[in-house]
Amino acid sequence: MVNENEPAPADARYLPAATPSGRIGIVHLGLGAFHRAHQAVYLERHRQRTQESDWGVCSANLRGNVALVDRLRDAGHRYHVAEYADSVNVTVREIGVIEEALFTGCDSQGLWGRDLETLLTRMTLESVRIVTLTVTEKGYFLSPAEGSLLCDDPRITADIEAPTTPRTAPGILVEALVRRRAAGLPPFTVLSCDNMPDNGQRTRAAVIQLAAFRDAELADWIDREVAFPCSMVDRIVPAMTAADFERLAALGTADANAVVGEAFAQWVIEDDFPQGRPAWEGDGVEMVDDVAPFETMKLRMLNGSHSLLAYLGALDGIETVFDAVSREALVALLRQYMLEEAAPTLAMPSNTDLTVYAESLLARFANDSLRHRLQQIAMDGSQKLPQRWCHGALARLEAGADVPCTALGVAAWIRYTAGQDLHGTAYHVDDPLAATFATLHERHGDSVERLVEAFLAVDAVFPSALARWPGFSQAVTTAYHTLTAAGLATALARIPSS
Ligand code: NAI
Ligand code: CS2
Repeated sequence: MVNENEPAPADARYLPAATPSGRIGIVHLGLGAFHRAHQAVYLERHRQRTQESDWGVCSANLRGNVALVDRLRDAGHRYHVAEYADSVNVTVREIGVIEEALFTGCDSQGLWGRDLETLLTRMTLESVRIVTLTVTEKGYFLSPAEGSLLCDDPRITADIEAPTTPRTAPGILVEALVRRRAAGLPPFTVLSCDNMPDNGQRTRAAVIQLAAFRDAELADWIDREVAFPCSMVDRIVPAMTAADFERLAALGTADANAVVGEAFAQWVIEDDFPQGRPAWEGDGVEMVDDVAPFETMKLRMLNGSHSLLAYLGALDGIETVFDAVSREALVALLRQYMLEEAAPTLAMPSNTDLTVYAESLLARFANDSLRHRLQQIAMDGSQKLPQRWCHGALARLEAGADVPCTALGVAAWIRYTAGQDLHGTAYHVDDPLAATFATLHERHGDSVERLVEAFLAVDAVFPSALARWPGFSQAVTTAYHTLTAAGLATALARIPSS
């Protein structure tokens, strides 16, 4: 939807995108680093192995990076992924499976929806059988703790008022499904690849709740006819730095669209694709009946550890995951957290050894080739804490155990949202609830007890059963006092073994 009061821009890129030469089988929403280094790599492997051309990707950014979209178009949508096992062992792949890149967000001239119509047209192609998403947790517009649609968010109300020119991911999914239904086409399968618990079910909830504003019968049809399988995705893909581009150029790959990640990759998907899917088992994708155990394991063990490092490390001025795990006390914290506060809450298939998994995560964090900035991981804490820490902590408390590592993590996160580290260096708090948190710090900054109570009362983040659990608030308060009065090393040394 282009603002019709504005003159049409002269840039040729504002013309409708040319129909791609390859066949589009998948539309992706969220053309970020992770999509390029994970899903696209699996699909490239699949294409090379099978020589099948049915699963080309049309990939769109709904906000943010228009420059990336235009650069990819200029490069014929080809780019490179560098996979680092360590600083010596690196594999560089050229990826050509993205057939088209689109942008539907707000551009530098303040115009919205440049390629929106093209995107909706692609989503209504008969050949498109799957729509995948990596729009970050906040891109679903769900309350992080309960997963209900944020109906009062201005972007959702805009999509309710003008549903045929949607701006949000749920709005685009609803409008595309409406068009397919009107055209007599079967719906696509929706596959969320974001780090959310029950990501398929949550996406379903967002889409159905939004569709219900349009028409209850439409919402019922989506509920009945559209599959929303869950998935667990894993590959550490940090945001690119100038140093990454220089390293790649030294390897002979000067590519402004390149991405760098670790060599490890995992993708576990619930096998529910009524309209068909790539036979990607042959490319390392694990198809299962129930993703939940894998997803919960990854969210609590890997992502939960990442968030501990992010808030504690950032408060002490540590820059990257690698720098953080170079400190023995932080590694000891992660071991204790993973083995005593996360692993006991998991119900895994009998062949899973969580001690081995924990050690493999520590080895991945120690990859000296990745500059994974703690500030990147610290972003959007309000959207991440429930699944990474809160649900597991509550389960441990209900089982009669203590959760000292999580309590320290929550204390660090509260302190982190003040926007200044323990040494007085200021940083930007990037979180949809940042303004709420700033107000809580202003209001209760003179009393740690009241500050902690006020944060735990934010029910979008903390389940009330956890917030009210006898002793939890006190444990967070004590950890906060120690951290701020005595520093990180003392706070780590004082963690009781549980
Ligand atoms: P990125 O910063 O490179 O890209 C973020 C993407 O999300 C962009 O396409 C952006 O346009 C989109 N986005 C952000 N807010 C949005 C909103 N409100 N509505 C619609 N789109 C929105 O980040 P990256 O690395 O691609 O990560 C994206 C997500 O992928 C993560 O939040 C996570 O859920 C998942 N993921 C990332 C991993 C990683 O290591 N980078 C690993 C596993 C999962
Ligand atoms: C990280 C994840 O940014 C974050 O919050 O914890 O993106 C992490 O790198 C991935 O989930 C690894 O698969």
